[in-house]
Amino acid sequence: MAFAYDDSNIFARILRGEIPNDTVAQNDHALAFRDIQPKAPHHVLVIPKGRYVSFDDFAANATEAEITAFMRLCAQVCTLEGIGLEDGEGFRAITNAGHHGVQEVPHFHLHIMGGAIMGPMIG
Ligand code: IU
Repeated sequence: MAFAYDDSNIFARILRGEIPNDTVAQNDHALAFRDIQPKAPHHVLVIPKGRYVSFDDFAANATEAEITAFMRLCAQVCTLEGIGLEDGEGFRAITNAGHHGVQEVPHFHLHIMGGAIMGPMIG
């Protein structure tokens, strides 16, 4: 089954430049920006510039160039925020998908959160 993408979602609007964002870094295929309601001292969302609904959509259908660019941007965010294991204390990277994952925005995004010890995953 194909993943139905909704072009009116808020991250699509950010990518079209209709809504401002606090950009951390970007490359040809992905954008990293600060979450508007941070749940950690460092809370960055990394999104592909392509139209992918969720992690499983991206993992199944993105090109190798898109996947590589996305992952490299994640690494760059960890470095820029000083939370990676090269020069920091670590982080949590999570993605919510669909109803059971409680995904609010239907454009794939990875949350990268650090700067404090994260709480339990659930509860
Ligand atoms: P979720 O994984 O879909 O539940 O997370 C969506 C995130 O997008 C959430 O942490 C929001 O604070 C964040 N966000 C944002 O950064 N900018 C916005 O304009 C909106 C949501 I709406």
